Amino acid sequence: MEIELVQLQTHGDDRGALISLEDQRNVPFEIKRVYYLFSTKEGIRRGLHAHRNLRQMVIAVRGQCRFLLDDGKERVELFLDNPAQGLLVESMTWREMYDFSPDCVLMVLANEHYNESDYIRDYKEFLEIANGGSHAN
Ligand code: T46
Repeated sequence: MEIELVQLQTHGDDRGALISLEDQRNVPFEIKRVYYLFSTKEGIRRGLHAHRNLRQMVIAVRGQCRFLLDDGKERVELFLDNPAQGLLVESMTWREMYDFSPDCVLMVLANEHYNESDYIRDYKEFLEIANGGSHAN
């Protein structure tokens, strides 16, 4: 599976750092929604779903967590701890997030508004769709 990690340019000076996110520049889609996950409790696993159409960029703006990506054929685990790296999560990718540090803030940019019907929350259903509608057990 191809993992796309976008290196975001940090504008720094002796006062501190700044990163700017602009659609069609360093974010490869129109940004329609921004949300962030924080105060995730110890031992919690989040995500556990795929999206039918949604494209997203995920940035650990503070702290760290692990991020599992699964395209139905291969699983890849990443460690997110760098506010200057944006992980692109394309549609039809199962994702799970875990091992959150207590201070972790995960910011997500999305190319669509929130829509529950875009979620696939059943892993078996995800595998069937991802692998071309085959009905594997
Ligand atoms: C994803 C990963 C990385 C809203 O009302 N609006 C929103 O835009 C979102 C994203 C969620 N919600 C509500 C729905 C639930 O009642 O917030 C609650 C928590 O959402 P969810 O359980 O889906 O959160 P996570 O952390 O499992 O997953 C989220 C995103 O939903 C998902 O798209 O890719 O972060």
